[in-house]
Amino acid sequence: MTNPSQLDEIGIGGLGASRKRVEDARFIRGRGNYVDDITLPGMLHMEILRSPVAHARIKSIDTSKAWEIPGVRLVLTGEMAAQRNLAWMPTLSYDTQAVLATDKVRFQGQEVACVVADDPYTAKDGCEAIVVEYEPLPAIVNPRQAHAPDAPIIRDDKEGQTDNTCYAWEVGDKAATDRAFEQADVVSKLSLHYPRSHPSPIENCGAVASYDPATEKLTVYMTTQAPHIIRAAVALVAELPEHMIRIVSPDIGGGFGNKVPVYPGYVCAILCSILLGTPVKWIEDKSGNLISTGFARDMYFDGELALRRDGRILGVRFHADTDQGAFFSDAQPSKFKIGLVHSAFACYDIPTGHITARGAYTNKAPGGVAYRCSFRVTEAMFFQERIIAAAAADLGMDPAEFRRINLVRDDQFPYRTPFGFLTDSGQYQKCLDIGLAAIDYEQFLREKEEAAKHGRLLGIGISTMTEPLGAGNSREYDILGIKMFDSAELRVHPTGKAILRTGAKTQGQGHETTWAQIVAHELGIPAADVVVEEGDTDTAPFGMGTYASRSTPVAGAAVAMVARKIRAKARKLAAHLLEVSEEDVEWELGRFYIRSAPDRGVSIQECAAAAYGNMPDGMEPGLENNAYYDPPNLTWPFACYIVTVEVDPESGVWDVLRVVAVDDCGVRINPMIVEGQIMGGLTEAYAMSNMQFITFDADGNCVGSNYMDYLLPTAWETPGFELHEVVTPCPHHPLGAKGVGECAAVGGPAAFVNAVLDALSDTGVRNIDMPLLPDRVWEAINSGQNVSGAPPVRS
Ligand code: MCN
Ligand code: CUM
Repeated sequence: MTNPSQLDEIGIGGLGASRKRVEDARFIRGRGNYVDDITLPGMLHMEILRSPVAHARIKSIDTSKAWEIPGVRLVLTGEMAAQRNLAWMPTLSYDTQAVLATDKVRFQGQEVACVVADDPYTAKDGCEAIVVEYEPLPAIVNPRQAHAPDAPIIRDDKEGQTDNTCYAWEVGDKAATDRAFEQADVVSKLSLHYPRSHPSPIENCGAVASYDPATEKLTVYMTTQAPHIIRAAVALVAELPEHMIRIVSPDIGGGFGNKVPVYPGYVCAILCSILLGTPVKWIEDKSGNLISTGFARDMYFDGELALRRDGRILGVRFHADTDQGAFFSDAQPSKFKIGLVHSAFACYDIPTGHITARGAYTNKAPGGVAYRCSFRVTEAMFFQERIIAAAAADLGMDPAEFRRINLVRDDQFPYRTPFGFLTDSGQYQKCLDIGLAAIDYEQFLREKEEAAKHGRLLGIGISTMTEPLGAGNSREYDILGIKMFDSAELRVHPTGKAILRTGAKTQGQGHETTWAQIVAHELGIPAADVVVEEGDTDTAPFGMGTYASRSTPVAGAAVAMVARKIRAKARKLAAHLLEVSEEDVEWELGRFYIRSAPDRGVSIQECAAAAYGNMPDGMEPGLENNAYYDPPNLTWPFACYIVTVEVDPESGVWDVLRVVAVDDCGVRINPMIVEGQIMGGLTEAYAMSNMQFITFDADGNCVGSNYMDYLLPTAWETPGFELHEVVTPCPHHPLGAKGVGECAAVGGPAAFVNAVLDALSDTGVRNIDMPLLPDRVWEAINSGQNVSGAPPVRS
């Protein structure tokens, strides 16, 4: 029985409301509070001297000239850091990384020394006055060279390291896969390189470290997506007591994975503040960010599909080589050295498979995992959708039909993939059908044929994928031994207003808006009455932060769970106020009422007041609680992206005609924010496939290390996106929601590349590596050969 006065959930900004983003009120007015906005009394400024060469022995560092500059307060070298046992630090992947180089530099842009001065300009002058003598060594810029028998050993600092291999990994059933290939009618092969790419958040990395010698407390304001992990890491690295460390991540101008790792700059700022006893600010510049912070991908695939003539896939196998740079510092679950690459092909019903992978140390910045990826899933899905397209062509089958035959059917869930994942829900064929109808598939094929008669090259590319979002469960996922769960704390004040804190950390995704909507949905407190705070380790409950689109699956679930705990206590308060027993009390949004007399009820706000002013005898006062949520599984959103293009055969330039996206991320908390996430991801997918180029020459010089060469798409060149929605609720999430933050960046690139290669199908070209720059496309058209984008191998 419901009451006519029932709240309108959308009206109060609850689940499903396209509520305007509350954080934007300050962002678009220039009133955000970023790290560089923070100024503390007596604050000094730090700059970093970076190596100009990729691989060299350090013969000497002369800092005397820098010390002489008026205003310079400290010049820090690796040798000085070593006295504090801080020249090296552990990485999140159980490797070590140089904080400041002592023995060798191992990539161009590596941190060699830093200078603290009264202002950043003097600090920069100080860096320029340092004289470093380098003895050059041969540089390595790709795995092929790294694994060559005579390759110089990059990590000669590591005991027992006799080559440049940093890990080797394998998963699947080799024998069964070999048998599948023996039985195949057709074997389809593809090799490709997913190039290095860079997250390029608008705000660079930075920190304001403030060690107070009087209280012995260290406060660090910094750009991090995972404040609690940083606190634990700082406690371990700097050997400081964890309760005396406070990490605050204020507003972040985008993260996209760039702000998960622990960077030497943070450690140096902290060390300098401890040495000087004053606050020290370090703000990275754009080139520093591009060349030295966590990049992504740089991964080589060689793989094949075993196919039956009728289109069924019998098995898959591939080898992946990853370029890890000089230090293996991926932020990823400890158990998986190559992230979740084995989620590849999860949306297809493939009986068996086998994957091998190997990581290489090279003379590049440490990286390889972060950038809208959920732990290398971006590479996995790209290779999957590229080889699926190639296989359909090899079979002479329509690529949509080929996918339809092989996609996991709705009645097969829960579905166990050959690599051990359990995908639990989805409507894959339905998403594909909606996409095909939206793009008017048959009609486009006719147009394409017609255009070909006039020498015009049209192409269509499809990409379908499911990806694992929301690590963990704690059985399988941990970082540095800390299990991957997350948390929420809710405090309802006497007037029924509330503050919510979580262990996640928004970087632009809109948590301040959406978490309040979950509270509104669970309690009927209007979203506008709930303030959300994240990122301060002194106040937020312990959590693993925001990446891998884990916030909604994990922290978002914790928000629902803590709200339910609050509701359970409010029910007791309601029974007391209504003078009935708890069993006689019913709930509707925002209100408890007596089952037999629905017009007699109390609002959630009245319950809140009673929690502080009129609680029953024996009840603890207050209306606050917290919840830790350990998800039973990952969430598995699905997406179908379809792109049409026209390629100009004269110039190799290609234009996007249409982009259709069908996303199923389960129940949408805020449909507008979800659409924003998808559009942002598609924009990045377009940029990666079309224009973003950063590479290395044979000497290890970073080419494209500025934003004139490494292009960020603007509204002008970005195509329009047509979005469609399917909702398959996640069976284990308390709201039925799945993650979505990375889907379009993960699944999108293959749709663009498949479209261009479809336009070129008559040339016999199987692959052009991203970015599909006009010269590469032109070369492919004119040579009829594949075009590789891999960095050069030194002769
Ligand atoms: N959402 C929703 N309904 C769903 C799923 C999500 O309303 N079913 C909402 C969420 O409440 C949240 C947003 O969509 O406001 C994204 O949620 P989710 O998919 O849980 O992803 P996270 O919040 O964990 O964000 C991380 C993800 C990652 S890993 C990268 S990388 C990335 C991305 O988000 N970085 C971003 N999107 C970004 N967007 C911005 N603006 N800035 C970044 O740095
Ligand atoms: Cu891998 S980029 Mo996001 O997971 O922060």
